[in-house]
Amino acid sequence: MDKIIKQFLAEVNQRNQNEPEFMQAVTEVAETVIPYIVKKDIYYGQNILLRMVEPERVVSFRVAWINDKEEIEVNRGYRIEMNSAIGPYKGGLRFHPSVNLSILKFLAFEQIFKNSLTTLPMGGGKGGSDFDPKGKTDTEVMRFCQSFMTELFRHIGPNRDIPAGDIGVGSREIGYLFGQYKRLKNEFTGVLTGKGISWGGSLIRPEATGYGVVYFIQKMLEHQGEGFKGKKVVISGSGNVAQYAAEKVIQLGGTVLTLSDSSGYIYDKAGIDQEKLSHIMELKNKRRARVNVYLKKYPKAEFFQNSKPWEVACDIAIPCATQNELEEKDADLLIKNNCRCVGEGANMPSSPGAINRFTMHKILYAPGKASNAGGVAVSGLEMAQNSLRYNWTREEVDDKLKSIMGDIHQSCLDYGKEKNYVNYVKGANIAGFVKVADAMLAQGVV
Ligand code: NDP
Ligand code: 2IT
Repeated sequence: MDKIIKQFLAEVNQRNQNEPEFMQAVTEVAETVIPYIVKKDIYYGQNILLRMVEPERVVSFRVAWINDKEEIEVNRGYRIEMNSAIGPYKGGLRFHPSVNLSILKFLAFEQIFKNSLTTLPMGGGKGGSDFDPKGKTDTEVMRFCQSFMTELFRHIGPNRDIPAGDIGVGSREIGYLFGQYKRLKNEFTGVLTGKGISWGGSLIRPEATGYGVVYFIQKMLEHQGEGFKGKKVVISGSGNVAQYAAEKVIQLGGTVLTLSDSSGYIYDKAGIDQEKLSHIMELKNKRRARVNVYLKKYPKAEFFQNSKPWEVACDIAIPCATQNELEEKDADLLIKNNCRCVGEGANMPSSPGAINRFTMHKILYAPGKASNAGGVAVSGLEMAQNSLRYNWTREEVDDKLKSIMGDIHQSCLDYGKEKNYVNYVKGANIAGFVKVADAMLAQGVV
């Protein structure tokens, strides 16, 4: 078996050199899915995984725009259309200086499995730019978004490819992108998700990823006869996913001890309650400040510069910032401090070494493609509402989100249950794979 996996990875690596994040995502899937394929006559010999790792289409384009000093800036834009076997391409846009082909391909690849797990008809895609929104004025961000969409619009559409937000792309950016698409196409359609409520957005979409990850963790805990009440929770990030993960943990009776950004983390021993969290939301979403500004209002909290929150003792860890933010040494610290559960809000935040540690120590560990699927799931619900030209209530969307997260948890159990342990990585990868593979087989070699 090891030989088959090695051969497969060598072939993929040959064609995708210098793409470490993409190879990391492919390796994790290959190690869990190939042993399953080999046992199933319908999949074996069909080169399905080899087809899945090859994007259906990759678009890369120049984004030239003019900053407030009237200087010309040039960025690179991308859209990876990875797989459309079960629905139109669907996935977010990331604006961050680190964005490159490898990172977007890993995200687009993960998105295939995640979208399949949601049970909704969405294929996998991802895009973005190496543009850095930090320190830019609103008008600069608007001009960049308009230039970006002036190329992207010809590749997307409500039945073709439906982008949304990710790191650096929130409601402000989605607004500017939507405005430019509408102007260019002279059409009001659901071509993006994460839209504002008054112009086709869905209630609960801003909350969905964060709430969803906590609903998923709740399911994992319930499966062990436990719950959130009284649990100490460490969260990284302080953006969209982290904020609403924190809100839901607080609502369920857990204590949120930390939040972070790329400058370091804040540790509030007394717990970050709803009032303190509202202050963080104001700081981050309106004032776009660094997380340590929190200490001005809450001086009893501490700030640890250039450090990660995994050194704080906790029962549950929820990484919600970025890929590979939780490494093997961090996993060792968490385990040493008796952390029992890790649920990923971010995409691929745990390094392969960290995941090994979690599995070895039988930590309840949920990979992002299962536990953060709530965001894209509610994007799918936004698309459904746009097609119906109708809006569901908060309660309706939240109930659907809860039930989707419960179904994903069940799929992970169906395919990932081992003796005395649930291997959520294996469960999520195989469950996500089966639906897409069946659709690809039915549609022939295309
Ligand atoms: P935001 O831009 O709202 O927030 C990102 C947060 O992560 C910020 O606190 C940011 O800090 C921090 N961060 C980003 N990059 C780095 C880095 N290289 N090092 C340290 N900290 C970093 O993004 P989201 O909350 O939307 O996304 C967070 C994660 O969740 C990402 O992995 C994303 O792919 C994933 N995700 C998002 C979904 C969504 O619907 N938005 C859905 C599913 C997954 P700083 O401001 O200092 O950069
Ligand atoms: O990683 C993700 O799932 C997202 N950024 C959300 C994608 C979406 O289309 O809502």
